[in-house]
Amino acid sequence: MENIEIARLLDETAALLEIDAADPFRVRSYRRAAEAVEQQTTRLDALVASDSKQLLSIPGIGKGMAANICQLVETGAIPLRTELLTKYKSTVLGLLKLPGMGPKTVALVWSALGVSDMDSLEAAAREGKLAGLPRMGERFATKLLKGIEDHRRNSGRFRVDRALDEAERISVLIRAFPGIDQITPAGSLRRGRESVGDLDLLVTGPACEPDVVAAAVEHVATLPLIDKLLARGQNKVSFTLRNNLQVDVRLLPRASYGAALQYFTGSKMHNVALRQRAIKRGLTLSEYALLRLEDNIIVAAASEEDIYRALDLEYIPPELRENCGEIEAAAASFLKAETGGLPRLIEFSDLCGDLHMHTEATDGRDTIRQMAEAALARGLAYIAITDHSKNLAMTNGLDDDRALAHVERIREVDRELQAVHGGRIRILPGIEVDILADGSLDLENSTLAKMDIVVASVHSHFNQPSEEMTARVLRALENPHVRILGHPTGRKILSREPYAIDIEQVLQRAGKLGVAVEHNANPARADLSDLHLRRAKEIGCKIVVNTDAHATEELDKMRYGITQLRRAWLTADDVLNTLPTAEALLARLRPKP
Ligand code: DGT
Ligand code: CA
Ligand code: CA
Ligand code: ZN
Repeated sequence: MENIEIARLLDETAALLEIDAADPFRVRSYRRAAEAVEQQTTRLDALVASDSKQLLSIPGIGKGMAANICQLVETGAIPLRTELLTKYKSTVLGLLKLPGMGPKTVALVWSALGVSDMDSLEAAAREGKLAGLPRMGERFATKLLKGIEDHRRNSGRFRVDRALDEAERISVLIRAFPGIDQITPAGSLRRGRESVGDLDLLVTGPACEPDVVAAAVEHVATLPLIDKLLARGQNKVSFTLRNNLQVDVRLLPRASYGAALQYFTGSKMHNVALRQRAIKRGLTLSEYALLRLEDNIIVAAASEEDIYRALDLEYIPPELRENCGEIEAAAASFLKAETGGLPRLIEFSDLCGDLHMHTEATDGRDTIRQMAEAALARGLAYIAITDHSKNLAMTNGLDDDRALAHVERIREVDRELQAVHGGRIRILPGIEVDILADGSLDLENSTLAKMDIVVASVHSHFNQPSEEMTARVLRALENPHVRILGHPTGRKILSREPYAIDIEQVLQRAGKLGVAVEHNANPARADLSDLHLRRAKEIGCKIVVNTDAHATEELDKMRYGITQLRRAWLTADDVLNTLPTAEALLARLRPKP
């Protein structure tokens, strides 16, 4: 049992206790334990097996909780959780994911209406049955119904980073079969979508030549991590993993690799448009090859480049294949037209800096120096340290005095590292200052004046109506110290909808004022969608992409950010932190007052 699973079950127990109106102290002990377990780097099941007393050395875990964890690891269950689930049914936990449905509200609809799952809650809201309950007027019901709809749309999808981890885990096992040499994720994962519906894996190698493919299919169909085998064909295996992620594996001869990769990368709409283009040229495109209609001669099959070229198109990067103008652009590029061609998309190696990260001074894990050296190891030339401000009390946010002292400390470490690394990494002092409910900022202007990088972000009062939230953010942009707008939408992929805000107005105003908007590279956040980013470019808004790292390894999340920028058709020139030096960057940000 992995730590994350243990943490999930402890957290569920806390939620069930809360619904059960248990002693808040007891609820908190489960919740704290869940958080502590999640942060452990050593596996708890191994600890239980070797020396369970060591559990007690984890902060937040006392004797009783340690006993719970031992029992959980040994039997797979926490008796208290099991007991509560027989009372409430496991579906009540799903209700907590809906907007406005806290534990008290869930308990109320359960006791008053016998509602314990989403379908019956939806029915109750539609039939006006909620109206009789306290604090559940018409507005509540409307919002709830929208929440249920959003939830249904998102559920069953998986965040791209999670899907990628699974793809890597599966690939290692498939590759163990002799005669398989390439495993390529296709579908929405290859196109770099924020979330995927299922995983499409393309497998090629000599074992996939028609005469030996049966043994390779057998190997895939009996992988140990398969939860349910869904389908098994001549060259195709579909199954689900324990987390319900569906995986479609297709085995193909090398000669068809390009055609298959093109087909299974999609998107469907892109493929439809491409097939029409083929037909106009007397060709036909399938997952096996691009053929000439009149005599079935293979025109292209082995590589995607060959296929696009045979259709008079420049190669189209997967991130653009959404039938949003990429085929027209690729045709223009192929003809070497002066305008309207494909952009040279930004690449990871274009990136030179990361302007948003946290340290142990607030809610980060590592020191300024550790963050800087980790950035240097990843090839960056400069970073900004932007810890939280005091309004975010739970992060130990900085007040004016601490923020000023932190600036001094950052400059000191910068000097130290310049001596050690010959100036190959520079550290800019900064802050992620909270935008308060009225749009004012959490620190004095005289404090912000000392910072090179002021990122202003909304971290509270997420539920303001759109006019209020928009006015709030617009007001923050007017503060001349603000150089970057952080978390422009506040969404969390598949778990929190963006706050109500008129993003068009915000981008317009930021563009006029020269404030850069931030795309958060963390795949759980991805604050700006590809469409927002494309719009920001159109408007002429400055754009930065930052990791918001809270620990050194989170700097690696940058690649997810780059993928979203590529989906937005952005080039290196469109993104400020591709500038080679800290000086060049500072010269392009909004001028300091
Ligand atoms: P997803 O899984 O919902 O995140 O999105 P995709 O794009 O991965 O969709 P999926 O898994 O249904 O199919 C993978 C690719 O296979 C898709 O992007 C294009 C191709 N494909 C699947 N079914 C069809 C089809 O009926 N027609 C065409 N032209 N292509 C298809
Ligand atoms: Ca898929
Ligand atoms: Ca699929
Ligand atoms: Zn942050």
